[in-house]
Amino acid sequence: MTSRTARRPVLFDHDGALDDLLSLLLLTQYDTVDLRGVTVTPADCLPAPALSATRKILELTGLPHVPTAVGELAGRNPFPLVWRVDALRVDALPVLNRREPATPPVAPSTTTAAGPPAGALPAHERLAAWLLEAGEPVTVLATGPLTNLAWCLDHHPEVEARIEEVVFMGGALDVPGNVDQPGHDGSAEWNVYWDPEAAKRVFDSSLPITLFPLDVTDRVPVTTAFAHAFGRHYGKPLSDLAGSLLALTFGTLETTGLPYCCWDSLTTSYLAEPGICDFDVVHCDVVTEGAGQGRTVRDAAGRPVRSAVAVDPDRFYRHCLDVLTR
Ligand code: AGV
Ligand code: CA
Repeated sequence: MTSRTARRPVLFDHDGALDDLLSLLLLTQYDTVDLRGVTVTPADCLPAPALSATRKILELTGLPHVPTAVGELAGRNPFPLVWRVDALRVDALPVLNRREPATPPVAPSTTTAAGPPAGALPAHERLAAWLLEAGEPVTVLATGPLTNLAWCLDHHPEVEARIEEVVFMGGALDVPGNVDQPGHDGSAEWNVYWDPEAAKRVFDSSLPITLFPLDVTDRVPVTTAFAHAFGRHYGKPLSDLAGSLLALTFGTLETTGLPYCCWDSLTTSYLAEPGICDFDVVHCDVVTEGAGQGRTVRDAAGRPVRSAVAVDPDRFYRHCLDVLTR
């Protein structure tokens, strides 16, 4: 046996949906991960309750020292408000309100003569600062739009050398998208559609990208069996939170015609158990204008990404249950 793998430094940029918060919960439990900071993009959420729920999850899991920041950069195509309110419900769950929050909702302040407290910085500036401060290359896990990362590349090109890998949930290569909006052709996935220019900016960089498109995430819907399995562990806080997050996804198929999937949590599981998916190098590009805006297209002249192409769903569900019910 080889010795224990070093923990990889990770910055997590999420957008506060149910699946993003389940991802955060998983991430807190991975001993392969050194979680250096969490940013919340105001995309598929209301940012205030999403940040609050993020802090409460970090406290519940014994990581109150992990700094957080909330974003203020908005993409071009807003998410449906009926989805964005989910964070309000999560923030009110009993398991996250067993006691008053102990830590402020921003990073601890490090005021300097040069400017405002670091803790007051918006997510995009915090992300840049964390990357520039990091002593070693960092993995950026993005389970929402790439707006903050694109801003960092535009305004602090040096960050590119500080990033080891971008692990991104987004896109749809050989399957239909999940955007159902007037004037759109349905070919895009929402995280790319919210801010197509940002995705294009990141894809046009030379950062190594590991992509989890709908092609694989479609294969891991939130099933009744998966959600109910957490009930067998009733009374364990992390399991209760996971089961509650999954329960809150129910009704999605009935109201939208598409199931709620483990889009972000599958992506996150890569950091602990990369063998859940198989990968291929795919050359692709991002469409930024017109009825297909936000589409990720195969393009022989496009940039290479390492894309998940197959998944073992049972192994993924088992992974989540193992990690969150032990
Ligand atoms: O397109 C998937 C992305 C993931 O990052 N999000 C949800 C996950 O956080 C957007 C999304 C697609 N369908 C949705 C979404 C739905 N029915 N409810 C909420 N968000
Ligand atoms: Ca998300």
